[in-house]
Parts: sequence; C-alpha cells; structure tokens
Amino acid sequence: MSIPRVLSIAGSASQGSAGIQADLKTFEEFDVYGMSAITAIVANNKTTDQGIFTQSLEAIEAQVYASLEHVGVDALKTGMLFTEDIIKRSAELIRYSEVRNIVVDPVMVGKMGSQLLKDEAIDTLVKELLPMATIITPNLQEAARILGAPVPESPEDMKALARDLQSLGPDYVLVKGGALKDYPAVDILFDGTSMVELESERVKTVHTSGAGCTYSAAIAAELAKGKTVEEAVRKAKSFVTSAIVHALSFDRGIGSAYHAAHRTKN
Ligand code: PXL
Repeated sequence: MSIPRVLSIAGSASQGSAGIQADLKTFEEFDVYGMSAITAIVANNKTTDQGIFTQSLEAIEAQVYASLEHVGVDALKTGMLFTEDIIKRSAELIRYSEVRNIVVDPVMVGKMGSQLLKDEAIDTLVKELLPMATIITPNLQEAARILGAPVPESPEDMKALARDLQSLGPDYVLVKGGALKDYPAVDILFDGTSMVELESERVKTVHTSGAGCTYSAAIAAELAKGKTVEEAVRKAKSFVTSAIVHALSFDRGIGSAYHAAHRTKN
C-alpha cells in the first residue's frame, strides 16, 4: 500500500515546537508520509555561543533528491529558508521536482524572536518562490514586510494585502490574522477572484510556538490527499485551532502548539 507523501524543506527547531519537528508531527496526525530537507538547525540556548547552523547547499540538495528518488512527493512545503542562496536552490529543486502542490510559508521571525530569514533575502523570496506557490501563508507581519506596507489592523486591511500578494504570482494567498488585536482569529483566503473569510475563536494563550508551521504543514498534507485548497485550509485551521486551544506549557516561557490535540482532546 501507499499513502500520500509530503516533503518539508525547512529549518530544524531543536526544542520541538516549530519547523521540521512541527511539520513531521503534523504529517503523522494527518496520516501522510512525512519527509524533510533541513535548511538550518535552530538551537538557540543560553549555554553555547552559536544557536543557528545553516546547512550547505549540497546537504539541502541531497536531502531533496533522496526524498524524490526513494519515495516521491505529492505535496511540499517550505518553511525557514534563511538565505538568498537557499531560496534560489530550493526554487530550482522545486521546479525540477515537478511537484504541483506547493505551500510556501514565508517565515521571517520565530515566536521567540529568532531571525529566520535574512532581510536581504525577501526580494529573492518574492521573485523566485512566490510565483511557484499554490498557496502562501504569511502572518500579518510577513504580509506587510513582503509588500513594504503597514501591518494590517483589520480584516479589511488584510484583504487589501491579500490582493496585492496574490498579484505577485501565487495561486492562493492566506493572510493569517492570529495576531490581529480586538478581532476573532480571522484568516483571509484569496485566489484572485473570491475573498473567503475564515473565523475561529481567539484563544488567550502565549503558548503558540509552531502554530504557523503546523498550519502550513496541515494544508500541505490535505493537498497531498487531493483536497481543494479551500478544503485544505478549512481542515488545517480547525486542526491548528485545537493545537492552540490545548497548547502545551513547560513552564519555561513560550510553550508549544499541541499537535495531537485534535485526536486526544476533541
Ligand atoms: O515558528 C517559526 C519557525 C520556523 N522554523 C524554525 C523555527 C521557528 C521558530 O522558532 O525555529 C526552524
């Protein structure tokens, strides 16, 4: 037998909540076959001087070919790509792979403040990767940074940015409003024609590390199963909302989205 296959090209978050770790936990919950190409290791800590270790282009490329050659890929997502060179090489590899379901999560800054994309790499992301995407999933800060626009303060602002982002080439744009003050957790999905507003309750918690990674991984998993983009986003939003409602705290600052919550708590 076989099951749908999903590759994540992203950073490793050693503390387990985000990045590749969040992606693989999510893929497991969706019963898709998860694979990874690690672009950088993020292991910020108080003891060692260095906390971010970029992987070589050769290492990244080898991981992608290993997934393509040994298993095959029905959908892929990109997360932390960090440098211009990694973005360019990832774009080449994705083009070569001929994978049709591509989720680009334009991660820039982690919940704990780690810089996950170099400032000068934003232009490359826009030129090389956004046009290839089936869907991009920026949060409010990322949407604003990509466009050089002010950070949205209302669903109407988010819709305006969704239009501008969609004109950069992705088929769909999902602007995530998790950080929108005074509103429920509203996300805007736009495909160039119809503007869909997805709303869920606002959960009072700081333990949301990995929520963005989890959301985009869940979308990729559903696309691998052949779902439409809107179906995939609705399912993924419900999944990530459970993961936030039942978020994990380890009593050491910002805790983690709980990937198994939809299964163990609902
Ligand atoms: O949540 C964004 C994110 C993505 N990828 C990696 C991370 C983080 C946050 O820390 O470490 C590798």
